[in-house]
Amino acid sequence: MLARLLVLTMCFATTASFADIVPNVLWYEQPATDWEREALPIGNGALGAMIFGSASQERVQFNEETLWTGGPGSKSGYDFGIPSQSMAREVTEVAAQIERDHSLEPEHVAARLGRKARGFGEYQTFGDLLIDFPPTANVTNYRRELDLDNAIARVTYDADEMQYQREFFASYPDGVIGVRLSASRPGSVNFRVRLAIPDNRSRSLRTVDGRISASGALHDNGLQYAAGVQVLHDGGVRKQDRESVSIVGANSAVLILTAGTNYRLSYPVYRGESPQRAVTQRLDDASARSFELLKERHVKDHRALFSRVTLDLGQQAPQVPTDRLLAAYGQGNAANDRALEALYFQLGRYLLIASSRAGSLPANLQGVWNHSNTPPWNGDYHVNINLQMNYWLAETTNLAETTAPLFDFVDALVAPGTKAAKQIVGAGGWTAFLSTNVWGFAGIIDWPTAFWQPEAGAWLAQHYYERYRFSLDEKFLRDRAWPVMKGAAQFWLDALRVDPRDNKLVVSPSYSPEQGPFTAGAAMSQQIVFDLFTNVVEVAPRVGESQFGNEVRAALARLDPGLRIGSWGQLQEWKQDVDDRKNDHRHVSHLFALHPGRQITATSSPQFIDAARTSLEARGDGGTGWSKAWKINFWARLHDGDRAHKLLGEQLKASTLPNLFDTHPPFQIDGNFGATAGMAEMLLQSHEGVMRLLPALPKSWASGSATGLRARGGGVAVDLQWADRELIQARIVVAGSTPLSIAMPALDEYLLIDQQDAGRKPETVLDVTALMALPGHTYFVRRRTAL
Ligand code: FUC
Repeated sequence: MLARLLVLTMCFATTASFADIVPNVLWYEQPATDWEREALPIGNGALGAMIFGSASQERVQFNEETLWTGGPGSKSGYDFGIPSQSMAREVTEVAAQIERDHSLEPEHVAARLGRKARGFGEYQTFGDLLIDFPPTANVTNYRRELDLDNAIARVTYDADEMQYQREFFASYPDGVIGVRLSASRPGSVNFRVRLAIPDNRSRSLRTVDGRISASGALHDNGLQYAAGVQVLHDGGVRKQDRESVSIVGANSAVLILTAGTNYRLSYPVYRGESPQRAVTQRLDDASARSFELLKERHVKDHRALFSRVTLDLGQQAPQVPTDRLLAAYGQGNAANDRALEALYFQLGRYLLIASSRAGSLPANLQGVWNHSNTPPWNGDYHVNINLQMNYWLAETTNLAETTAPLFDFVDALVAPGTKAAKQIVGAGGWTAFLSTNVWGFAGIIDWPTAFWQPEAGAWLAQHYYERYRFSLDEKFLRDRAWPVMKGAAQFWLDALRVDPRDNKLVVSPSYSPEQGPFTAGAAMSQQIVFDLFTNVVEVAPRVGESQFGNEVRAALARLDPGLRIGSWGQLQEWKQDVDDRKNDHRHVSHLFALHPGRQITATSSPQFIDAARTSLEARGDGGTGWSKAWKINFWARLHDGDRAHKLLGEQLKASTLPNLFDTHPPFQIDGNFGATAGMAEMLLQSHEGVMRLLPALPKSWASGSATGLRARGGGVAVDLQWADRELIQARIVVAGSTPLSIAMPALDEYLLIDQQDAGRKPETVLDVTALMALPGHTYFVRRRTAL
């Protein structure tokens, strides 16, 4: 038996390293010409860049995510979207009208309650780092790649009997983008580099000792910016003028780029120190290090996060470039399809690491990448699904650190959100509505079919609670989660209204995104408030707030839970049974209770599970990128692996660009993140408080393994190995002592074993096996027959 155990343990190690050696690489045989579809992203949270890779000119379009127009100081004026006069009476009147007429047209409500946003602002491109090379003839062996394992982009090609190579990375530890240019023969690196900065800002450019510096301020709001690129060369000659540096005959060269602004995430002024000093310091420090050292520090930092999770779906390194892999998806080459799926999964994790690191802002609608000064939806933070979706994968795919910017951002939103709650609804606590920006926009806009989403605060509060569930970090719960959750709950304690039809507490006016009429108590509104109240009741005693907890418990008992089964078996989207079977709208918000909520589960509410399935069937498998991504999660929660997989396929076939960016269209990063989260949800679930191993494994993933996935409980990491669609074994490593409850895949067939104390017997109630896991112990779930 011992020998068997050893073999199985080794088996894991082999599988993990096997997955490791199929490199996670996107690669292409031609340069990018289109920013959105083809260029390749690198980023360190604050800085982002898109690499094009043409032989004659390298374009490194770059961003720093605080560079926004609008906000305090904007020429258009700025009021956080919050009226100076209270609107509470108007809102109450609209609710009264809804009570009378049961529904209202969105245009009518927007005309009464909507406000034209002023100074909302737009996320800006910082500029382009342009590197011009002498003309080359006959470029061959061209390859452009993004190595996700190491977070390095590369361009290689042969020309004029020489091999050229470029390497790019965005380093979090050093706060810079590093570029290395080299050629196979000494003295052959020649180029001219300059910074192209858009002209909607003042610009002062100067070049000293191979360093080009640009600084100025945005015309709109006076936000100061600074950027610099230091050119370092090995051999050859350097020439420079005011705005460019040229290198002739070097063996190799290194470019170090960084940028910043005087933005500070702090209400109400949002300004900090001039960026000049920090930019200069970062350039000085990084220039003092060798490129190899910068790279080593970067790779170590990246891998510490990225390599925690491996996914082996039986893929092999594909022999075709990624754009062709994508184009051929679903056309019969299963090994290639699995390779694309595994790559797409890891790309989501890569993109989150690259766009959300501590000390910066959270990933916006495009992560951190944006080449425009008028990006779609301002490149903002939509909070009626999109920002939340960006973080669904963070905990489950073992990237908890990436949530730091989200929590900093939401914490900073509480102050304006408190004003918004008071001025707009007349309530205490805090909330936000449809969308927000880097300037604490917490109020409303005037877009009829979306502007009214007061549930945003409650939905964002869910992320804090989930952080706690995954970490059991009591300090985080007390200091960070509770204040935000309590404030969000206070808002709803004040804002809920009694529905005279049944005396239940409802949200009114309520609007199911982004369609239908205004009503009282749309399902999504109710379910989000239900989720928040349930979470608050759960943790209130832990933080010594039982009294508040009791108040919320009483409201929860009166709350309409937002779950109703309608005439055709559907989960109703509205309180009235008016759903249209033919409605295929991209939002499926009335299934919030299924995901990301946990109000509907397979065990606790089978009738609603059926209704949710009926609604999803009717909605169909189409939709925009993020909509399909959400559906992967829904089907995973319905334990239908094949359907979840079908949706993943739909997303790859119809909502994915050649660089594997998700497209709404246009490019919107939420779909990347949501799909990765959905794939994790297919392999492991723990939202019910019990762990389900391989709950939605599709036929096409018959055999494989995953390592490092995370389940709720204090620091629980799970490795899974399966064959013929059945679990071979799971290995569970815990950080501290934490309860482990596992729903066994098939009763009687599997055992939960404490490796260090094999004699310890877990308790089994129905299909759930539970024990208190001990720090330093490893647990296995194994087939009895394997022992
Ligand atoms: C939500 C969606 C839209 C789009 C926008 C950024 O409002 O309904 O489809 O994704 O966010």
